[in-house]
Amino acid sequence: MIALNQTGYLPAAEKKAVLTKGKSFWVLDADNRAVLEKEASWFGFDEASGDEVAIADFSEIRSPGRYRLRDENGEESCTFEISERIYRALQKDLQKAFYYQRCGCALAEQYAGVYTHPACHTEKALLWEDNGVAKEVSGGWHDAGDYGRYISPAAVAVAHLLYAFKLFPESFGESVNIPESGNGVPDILNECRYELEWMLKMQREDGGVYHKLTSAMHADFVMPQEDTSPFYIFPVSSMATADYAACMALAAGVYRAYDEAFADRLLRAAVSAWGWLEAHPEYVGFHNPSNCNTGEYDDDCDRDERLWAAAELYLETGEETYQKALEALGREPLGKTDFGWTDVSGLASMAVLAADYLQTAKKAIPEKLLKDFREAVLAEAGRLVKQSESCGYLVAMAPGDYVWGSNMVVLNRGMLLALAALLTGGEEKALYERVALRQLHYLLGTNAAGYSYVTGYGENACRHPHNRPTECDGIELPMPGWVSGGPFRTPCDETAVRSIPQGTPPMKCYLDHAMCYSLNEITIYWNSPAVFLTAYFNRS
Ligand code: 9MR
Ligand code: ZN
Repeated sequence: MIALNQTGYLPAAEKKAVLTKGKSFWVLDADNRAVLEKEASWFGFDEASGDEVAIADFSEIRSPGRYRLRDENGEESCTFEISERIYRALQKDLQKAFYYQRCGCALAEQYAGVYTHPACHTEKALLWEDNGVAKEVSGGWHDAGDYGRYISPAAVAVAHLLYAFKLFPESFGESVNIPESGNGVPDILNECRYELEWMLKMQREDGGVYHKLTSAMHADFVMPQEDTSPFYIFPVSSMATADYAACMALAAGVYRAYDEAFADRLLRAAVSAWGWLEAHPEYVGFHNPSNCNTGEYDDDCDRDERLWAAAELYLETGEETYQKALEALGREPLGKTDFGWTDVSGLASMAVLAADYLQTAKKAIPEKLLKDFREAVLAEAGRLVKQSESCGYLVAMAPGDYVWGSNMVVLNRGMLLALAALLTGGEEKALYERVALRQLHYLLGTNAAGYSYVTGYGENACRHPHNRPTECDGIELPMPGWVSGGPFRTPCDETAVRSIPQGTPPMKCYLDHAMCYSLNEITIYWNSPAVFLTAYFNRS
């Protein structure tokens, strides 16, 4: 196999393919002419894939065009492109995917093309703790291939998108053709508002935020409008409340330039959630009741969520209470480099470092904090550079990192490297950018499974994501722009367990099968870091 980025490369970027058989290779242009003949350099055994590999460096090919690689055994790669605009359409489709997740409204043909459907899940939902109480909580995005809506993953996905917009506004100028397009507000903010309006409905009078809104059991494979099972509002958790506080404070700052009244509502919601957290300093967790099997998003620690909330509230208000909380939580032993829903302490770093970079904090950020966050991010970036060098496919992943939704780990690491690049200059910056791009190259095909993990992107892109509408709509191809969860070293869905032999190397534990929810699902928070990463590289 010749694995490479099946979408393609920026002209000036590093370009490396991975060969599992050959060593000599040719780069062929669209007219089949060899434009480069070279030897790949031997890497040897790669643990995560179990492959013996050689790395073909063809970075010197810079002219825009379509190409493919061939090795001395006649093996050929997928066709790819070199272009200054190579990740533009990709970013737009990654963003558009959120529109397709909209719940509670019809997806009209004008925006959804063939993927239209009538409004879904418009009935009131019942409080799990008291079925006599019904509330109007429609809206928001379906979380994933299921129809649930969960606060923590929602807050994290919105935050990724808003940080991307804050840091790289120039990458969000184009319309993605959604109902609000052309209203004078960038579409990324129009889309996030759809989720934020729903989140606002999920807060209780006392400031606490409900953990999730789902049916008791996952829906069968039916279109969303056909899922008429009752929806329940599950109890408040401290994790959901803190994630919510952080996201709302961040959003208040972003939307203020467009809609003052909306920004005020967001900030009030954030402050009230913080009030609940102060009244409940102890951890309030969430576990599924025994008669419920929808997503749990359980997390045994809420200190990182509180840290992120304190950071965003301080940056947005400049108030002393939040500064004190931020300083105290900042001294706790938290990683400060993770961007996923379990550990959001990296989002506190993102918040503080972005505000410092953009000079948007209401009051000065304490020097010590700034230094700690910066050091944590740069130390992790350095570690990831080494990790990438020790992988035959150049992705910054150790064999043990192939967890459920491993592509999120890949992308969150790409995000961290992009942030590190933003904070540095010269050689160091160039190095972080190079390694950040390698995460995208892996996602789009430079991997041992040989797949591009984004639907619609690449000759061998996944086509059967675990997504209810995709399975039920009778349309052959899924909508483009969905990131699949990717390889999982210990897959746990029935189809995968039956089909993937024990001992398969982690990077190859993947199947493009609609029933493989532990390998091939889609989620809002697997697409959001991909938007961040592509937006970084679409700045000019
Ligand atoms: O993304 C989640 C992953 O990190 C967990 O290991 C897994 C099992 O708890 O759950 C994943 O989240 C799923 C959620 O529970 C329900 N919606 C679909 C999500 C993606 O598979
Ligand atoms: Zn719905």
